Amino acid sequence: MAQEWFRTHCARFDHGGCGLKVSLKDGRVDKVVPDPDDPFSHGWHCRKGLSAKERLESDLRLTQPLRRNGPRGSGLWEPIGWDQALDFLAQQFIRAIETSGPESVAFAQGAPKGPEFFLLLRLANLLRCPNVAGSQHVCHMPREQMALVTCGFFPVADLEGPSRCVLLWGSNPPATNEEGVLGGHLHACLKQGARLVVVDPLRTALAEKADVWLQIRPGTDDLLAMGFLHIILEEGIYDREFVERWTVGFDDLRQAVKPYTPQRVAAGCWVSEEKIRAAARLYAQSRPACLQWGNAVEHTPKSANTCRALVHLMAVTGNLEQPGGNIRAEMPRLLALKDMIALDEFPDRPKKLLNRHHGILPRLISVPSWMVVQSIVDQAPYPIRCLYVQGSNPLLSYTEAEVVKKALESLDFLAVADQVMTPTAALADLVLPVALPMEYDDIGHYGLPHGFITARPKLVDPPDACRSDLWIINEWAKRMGLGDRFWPKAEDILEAIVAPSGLTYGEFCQRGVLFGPKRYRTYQDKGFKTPSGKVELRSSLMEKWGFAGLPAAEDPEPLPDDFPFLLTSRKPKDFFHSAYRHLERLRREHREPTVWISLDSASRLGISEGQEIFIETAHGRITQRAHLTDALQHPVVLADFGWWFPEKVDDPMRGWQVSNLNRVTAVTRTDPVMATPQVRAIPCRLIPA
Ligand SMILES: Nc1nc2c(c(=O)[nH]1)N[C@H]1C(S)=C(S)[C@@H](COP(=O)(O)OP(=O)(O)OC[C@H]3O[C@@H](n4cnc5c(=O)[nH]c(N)nc54)[C@H](O)[C@@H]3O)O[C@H]1N2
Ligand SMILES: Nc1nc2c(c(=O)[nH]1)N[C@H]1C(S)=C(S)[C@@H](COP(=O)(O)OP(=O)(O)OC[C@H]3O[C@@H](n4cnc5c(=O)[nH]c(N)nc54)[C@H](O)[C@@H]3O)O[C@H]1N2
Ligand SMILES: [Mo]
Repeated sequence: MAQEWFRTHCARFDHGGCGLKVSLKDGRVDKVVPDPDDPFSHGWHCRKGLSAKERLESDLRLTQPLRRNGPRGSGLWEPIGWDQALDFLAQQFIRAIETSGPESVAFAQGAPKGPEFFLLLRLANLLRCPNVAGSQHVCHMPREQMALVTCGFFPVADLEGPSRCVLLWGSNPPATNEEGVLGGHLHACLKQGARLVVVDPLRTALAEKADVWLQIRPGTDDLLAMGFLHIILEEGIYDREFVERWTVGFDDLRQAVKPYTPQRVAAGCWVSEEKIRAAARLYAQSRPACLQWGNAVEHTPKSANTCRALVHLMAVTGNLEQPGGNIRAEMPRLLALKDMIALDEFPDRPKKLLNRHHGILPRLISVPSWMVVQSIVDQAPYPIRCLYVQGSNPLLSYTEAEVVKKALESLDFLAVADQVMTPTAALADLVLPVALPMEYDDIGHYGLPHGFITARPKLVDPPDACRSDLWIINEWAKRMGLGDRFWPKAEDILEAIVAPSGLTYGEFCQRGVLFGPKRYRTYQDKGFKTPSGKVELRSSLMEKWGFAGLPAAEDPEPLPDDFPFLLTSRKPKDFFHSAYRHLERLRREHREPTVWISLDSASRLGISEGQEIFIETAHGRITQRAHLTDALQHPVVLADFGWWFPEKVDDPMRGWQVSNLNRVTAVTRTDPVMATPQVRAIPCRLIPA
């Protein structure tokens, strides 16, 4: 008999969501292969997605709820049943809310992975708990919020335009499939002839192919973006018609970018004037051109200015909402996000938030994670005593890990839902084992501005007592007295999400992907969704909130004598942040935490390939293994993010501190608008171990 294949989408391995075909044998996943007929990914895939079977069957998976049965972090646990676990969870939260108010409990979600993020927000809002810690201040919100204030939508690169030029800025889609832009889409765009400009301190595979590669000094993207604007305005290579008809504040912008001469920018960014001019011209003069920006532009305390200047680039070159430029990705008709998260039912949320006095942050659905950590430690502006962590590993992913540890250890109650015993879970009072993709019905990309959703139907049963996050929150909510505001079964949540499309969940799965309508130049009818109806190069909203109406940039400080190297990072190609080091198929491609060091830097320090290196910043020291490369320039070093050692089962904390990049980051200075700490471009020194 021919083997039967089921279609699904890769999930929770990165932001992509490539189409996969799965065969089953005896109720278990047998084979996982890319789906060449998928209307979104067209067969594009990576190793991670093909490791789905190993992820399901890993010996290190959690399979039972566990209750702490010894000192915090001792690794002593008592397995318990779900009834007991959910009762315990509900009791702890009810007690805290009753005795110390709803502000005394908080929730945390890492990178959004599925609809459970929004279900968690619903629970929080219905309980009137304002604080859900998130990574949005370092992930997407600087880009999204600065775009919203400037042009009223989140501009997505329209690679299928077709585009005649791609400006790839601090983004590496072939490795990260960042936010619905698959590496495969970018390759296709380049294949049809688009020119390429890359802004990256690392010579990536795409930088190698680029027409112009700007090997930027890490952390100076604000300066370079202002330099691009300076050149484009000075040389008059902007879109006059668009600027005149559809923007406000152009003359102010002209003044604002004047000081950023190519000479000044070249000196600050370590790139030659000629190259900057060539890149700015290529982008401005190839129409349409799209700007694909990445996470790197929102990892400094200058994230808001950097992102705003980049939106201005899209605007003045006339590329906003143009085919092949940066467009508004409309979602298909689905349950409105504000209804899913019950936002209107907590109208005084902005007044209760930890960051309630901050101009823009109360607009976000989550609170910058470091603010939650700080309030736990300081017990101010009010004490937070209980925390529920879902799909996040704060000990590895939050800045200033030592302080995070102190905060987690000081809580009255910590619950963590995860697939494996992470260092964060090791500190918990209660650990909940989650079901994984293919073990429950799920939807990809709901709630994100990507213009589509993907089907991820259940194909096999989860092992033992694993349950989906959707199920866990739905059942927990019932025990919090919110049964009538949640759903009889977790599956009903998915029906509710897709219902406005006119499809059942089953019918949606038959289609596989649901795209929103693709529309261009909608502003011609409705204007831009800003107070003036135009692109606000000078932002009235920013001014209303007490910030500058125009972006500005800083010249970088010289590196201090005692920290003469500059540390940056990127996302791990074969892992998802701190996850999946336990999958051998992925681990064998990237065995150990590795710091990339230029040949020049290495020879100055006498470092050889494979040597253990201490990386020290003003905040701490970690160890990673040296890899020598000519893809970086001295004194830039690129370290690995997210490393702990799931295989070290004899250590209850799984070696969380040894190579953890966030032990050398800190929350000293943060962006005044977006609260972003210095995550990249940190002065450091290297010491052969
Ligand atoms: N130094 C530094 N810090 C950073 C970054 C950086 O580049 N450098 N990047 C930042 C960014 S952009 C982000 S988004 C954050 C990410 O921060 P986090 O989301 O906290 O990081 P992850 O490692 O993805 O943690 C996810 C955890 O979720 C678990 N998990 C996976 N799938 C599921 C699921 O379906 N349910 C549940 N309950 N658990 C699941 C994984 O096993 C893993 O332990 O980190 C930020 N921190
Ligand atoms: N494989 C994999 N994919 C992922 C993730 C993952 O952990 N693993 N995480 C997901 C998440 S939550 C996010 S937010 C996205 C992020 O994905 P991307 O937006 O692609 O971001 P990064 O990989 O962090 O960095 C992209 C590039 O920025 C460069 N870079 C480093 N410092 C600087 C700098 O100062 N300036 C500039 N211009 N460039 C710099 C790096 O060399 C790298 O090539 O990826 C998502 N996809
Ligand atoms: Mo992210």
